[in-house]
Amino acid sequence: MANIDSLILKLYDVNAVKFGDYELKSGLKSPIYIDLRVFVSHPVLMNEVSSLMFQRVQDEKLKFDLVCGVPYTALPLATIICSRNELPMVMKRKEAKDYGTKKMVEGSFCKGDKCLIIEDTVTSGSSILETAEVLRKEGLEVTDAIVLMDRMQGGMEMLKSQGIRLLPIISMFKLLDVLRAAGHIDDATDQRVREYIQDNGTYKRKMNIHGAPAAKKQRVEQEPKLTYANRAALPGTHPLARRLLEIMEKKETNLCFSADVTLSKELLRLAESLGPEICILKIHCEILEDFTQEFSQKLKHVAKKHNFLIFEDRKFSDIGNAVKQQYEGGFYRISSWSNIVSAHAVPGPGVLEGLSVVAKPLGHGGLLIAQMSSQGSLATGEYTKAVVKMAEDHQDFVFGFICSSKITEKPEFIHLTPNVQIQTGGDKLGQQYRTPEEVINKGSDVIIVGRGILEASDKLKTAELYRKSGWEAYKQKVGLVTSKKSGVESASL
Ligand code: 5BU
Repeated sequence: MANIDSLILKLYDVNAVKFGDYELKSGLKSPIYIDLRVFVSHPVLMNEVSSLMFQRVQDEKLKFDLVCGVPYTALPLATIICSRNELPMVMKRKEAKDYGTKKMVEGSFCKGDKCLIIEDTVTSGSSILETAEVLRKEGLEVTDAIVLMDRMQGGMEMLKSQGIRLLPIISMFKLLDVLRAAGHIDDATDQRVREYIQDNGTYKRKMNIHGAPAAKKQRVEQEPKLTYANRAALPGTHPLARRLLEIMEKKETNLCFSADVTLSKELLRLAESLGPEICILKIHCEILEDFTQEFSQKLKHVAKKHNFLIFEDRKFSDIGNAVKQQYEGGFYRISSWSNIVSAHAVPGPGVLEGLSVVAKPLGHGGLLIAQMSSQGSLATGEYTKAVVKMAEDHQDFVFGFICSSKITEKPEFIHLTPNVQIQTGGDKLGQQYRTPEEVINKGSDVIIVGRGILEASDKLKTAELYRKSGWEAYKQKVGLVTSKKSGVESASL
C-alpha cells in the first residue's frame, strides 16, 4: 500500500526510526531504535497514523464497544480515532490513584463491554498484556489490539497465547524494505536488522554503526540525541538552518570565525585561508575602514568556494521600518551579501517583521540575541525566555540564537555561542571566555571564535585546533565517539 510506504518515510524523516548500536534499558542490544513519542509534535502525521489505524479496524470489520490506548504514546492516537469517529474511549491509569476511588480505568463502561486496544509499538507484547489485564479485571472483554509498528520479536505470539489478536499496520520487514529502497539504509544495515529480528531480539553480537566491534559498552538510558544531520532533516527546520547543518556535517566543523579586522584585503585573505575550517564567517562590516560592494562580492565568491555562510553581526535593534532600510539599503546593502544577520528582541516583534520582509525572498535568516557574553549583561532570565518565545513565533525568519547555553529544547533552533577561547579568562572590556568543550557541552551548536584565532601567530593551525576541539565535543555529546584504540566510530546512544 503506497500510503504505508510514504508513512514509513515520514517516520524516518521525523527521527522516529534510527539505526545504530543501541543497548536498551532491558540490557538487550538492538541495531534499530524506534521511538514514536515524537508523534505528538507532528499533527499531520498523527492524523495520518490515526486514519490508517481506523482503516484497519474497518477492513477487519472489528466489533467493539470501547477503545483504550496504551499509555502514553498511544493515548493521543486513541483520542483522535475516537473523536473523529465518535467512539467511546476509556483510559487506563499508569498507577492507581492513592486517594478517592483508586480506579485503574477511567470512563463509563459496563461489565462485558468489548474493548479494542490501540498501541504504537510492540516488542514483547508485555505493555498490551498489562493493559488488557487491567481492563479484564474491570470486567471488560479484550480480544483485539491494533498496533502501528510490530518489531516482530515475539509479541504477536505471546499475545495470541493470551487470547489477544495483534493487528499491525507496519512490520519491521516492510520498514526495512521501504527504507532500503529509498536509500536511507545500506545493505549491511538492512541485513544486520533482519538477523537481529530472526535471532528474535536476543542480539548478542557487539557491534557499532559500521559493523565493527564496539570499543566499549555503552548504555541507552535515554532517547538518542540528534545529530546535525538529523536536525537538518526535521520538517520544522528553517531552510538556511538546514543548509548550515548540512555544511557542518559535511565539513565536520561547528566553528564560526569572527573576523573583526579593519581592512577588507586582510578579511578576504583570512576567509580564503580559514574557509575550509569554518561553517560561518562572522563580520562587523562597520569595523572595516575600506568597505566596498566589490569587496562584498569577492567575499561572497570565497564563501561559495569554501562552502561557508556569511554572518553580518549587525545586532539590529530599531523599529521594523528602520531595520528594513538598514538591512537592504544604505552604504552597506547588507542583504545583498550576508546570509545571516543578528537582531535584538528589545524593540518587540516589529524588528523581525521588518527584517523578514527583506530576508524571505532572498532565503536569508536571522539569529536573535538571547544572552550576551559581556559582564553585567541584562539579557538574562525572563528576558531570555521572552526572546525564545519571540523566535518561536517568527520561525520563518529566526532560526537560532546567540546565547551562552542551550535555551530551548526545540531541535530546529541553532545555538551559537561567542566568547570562546581555548584558554579561559577574559579581556579588559568585560568579555568572558569559555572553552569549546564547555560551550558545546552546555548545549550550544556553534562556537564563535574571534581573537582566539586572530591573535595567534599561526591562524590556520589555530583555527584547525578550534575546529577539531569543537567537533570532538559535538561527537562526544551526541554519542558518536571516536575510540582511541580502534579509531572506529560507534553510537553510544
Ligand atoms: P572575540 O574576539 O572571540 O571575543 O569576539 C567575539 C565576537 O562575538 C565579537 O565580534 C562580538 O561582537 C561577538 N559577540 C560577543 O562576543 N558576545 C556576545 O554576547 C555577542 C556577540 Br551577542
